[in-house]
Amino acid sequence: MPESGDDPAGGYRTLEYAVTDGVAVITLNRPNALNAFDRPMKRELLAALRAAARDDAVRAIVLTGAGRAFSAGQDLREPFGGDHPTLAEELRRLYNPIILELRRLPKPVIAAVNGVAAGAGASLAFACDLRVAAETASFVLAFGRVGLVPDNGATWFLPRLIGPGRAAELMLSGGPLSSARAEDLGLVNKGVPAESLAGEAMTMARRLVDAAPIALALTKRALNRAQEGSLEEALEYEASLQGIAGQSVDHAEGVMAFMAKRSPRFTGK
Ligand code: T3D
Repeated sequence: MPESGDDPAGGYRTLEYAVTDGVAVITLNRPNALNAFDRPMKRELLAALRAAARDDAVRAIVLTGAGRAFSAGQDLREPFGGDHPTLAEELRRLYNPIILELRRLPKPVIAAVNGVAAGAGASLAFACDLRVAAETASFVLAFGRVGLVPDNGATWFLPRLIGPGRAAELMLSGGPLSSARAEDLGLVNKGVPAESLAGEAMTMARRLVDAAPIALALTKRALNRAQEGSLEEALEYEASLQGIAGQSVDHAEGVMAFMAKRSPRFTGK
């Protein structure tokens, strides 16, 4: 599988990609790991977003998860450092291009948040244009629990979506933020019963399919431009901070504690 996010030759393995009536539905599909991001899934998501961008038959995109989660963020079983990329390299190489692709894609992207969205999974939902969420969904800014800092643009998107005070509260506490509260805060455009989520997301998407594509693309571009401060700078800054946090003893302790299903003992090292 190429790093660049080109079309995977043999089809997708970690996600499903289907186009119906102008809507590309991308379903993250590692349900046993709550759709946590391993490297193949990061590469395939980038490839799927690029395929949707290129395909004139696609006018809107729905991003969702298989099973009971939207995504639990970075796969904590994946190795980093040594023979593998560091966390900062991984952000620059794979995650940050996904976030930039979501924002630059000249078509609206709807996150259909079917369950828990944690860490990078939450950031991914924040980077979409619209969010519809199941009433049973939640957002968990789980970075601190494993000794890391918010990344994938969370520090850029969340203050803009819900205000700096609430973003700070959520990021420092780690959440969880329920679907209902997220809707109150305007983070979620619409909360719906779990069984109505797919239908509601498709209804929203089809409305966008019927709109003028160039006007939609330019509206998205204008909305991006209207946000002061550059996302590129924020992504790069997050990557440099994650480079520091990723080498801390507390990060290793956080991951070990998660695997062992115990509370972490952080020492500030
Ligand atoms: O380069 C970079 O900087 C990368 C950094 C990226 C930023 C991040 O995303 S850091 C944050 C990473 N994510 C987390 O820390 C979340 C970890 N997961 C959880 O806290 C919980 O699983 C949830 C709150 C999401 C859901 O809790 P619950 O009780 O509903 O489910 P569970 O029992 O914890 O998990 C179910 C299974 O999924 C379990 O596997 P098992 O025991 O049945 O075999 C669990 O290990 C697995 N799982 C959940 N999250 C992850 C995961 N496996 C790998 N990675 C995960 N992130």
